[in-house]
Amino acid sequence: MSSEKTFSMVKPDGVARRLVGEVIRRYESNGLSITALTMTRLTRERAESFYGVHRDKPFFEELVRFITSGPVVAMRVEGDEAISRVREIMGATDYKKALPGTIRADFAREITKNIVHGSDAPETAAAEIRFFFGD
Ligand code: 3AN
Repeated sequence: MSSEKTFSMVKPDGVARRLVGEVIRRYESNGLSITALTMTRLTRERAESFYGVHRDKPFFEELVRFITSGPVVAMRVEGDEAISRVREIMGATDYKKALPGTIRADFAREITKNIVHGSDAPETAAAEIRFFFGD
């Protein structure tokens, strides 16, 4: 077992639907710790930078419009295997493919509005933590 840091974010739909506590509860009840947290609203410029890997995808504009539509709750999550465990707790990107009991299976109704984000690898985790919390 190795302790890791990852980045997770409750997206504007999760905040609007009052699911911030629910997301945090699911991480904490799985033995993960929230070690940094902030509520912020991304500018278009920062959103385009955050989702830069998706710049050429057909859903990029929709994604940027959505993520800038309201405040997000950004957090650093720490614990054993935190990167893969947060992804498991969130469920698959497409909520229809997410396993029962995951956040997205339980709450998401659209692929874009899927409640949460979680880093997919150590490099993106480090970069996304830096993006929101500095070094
Ligand atoms: P994840 O958030 O599961 O890591 P990514 O990083 O591949 O997924 O995609 C980032 C976000 O882009 C997703 N959370 C979702 O909101 C949106 N997205 C991904 N794939 C699609 C798609 N095919 N159509 C619309 N939106 C998508």
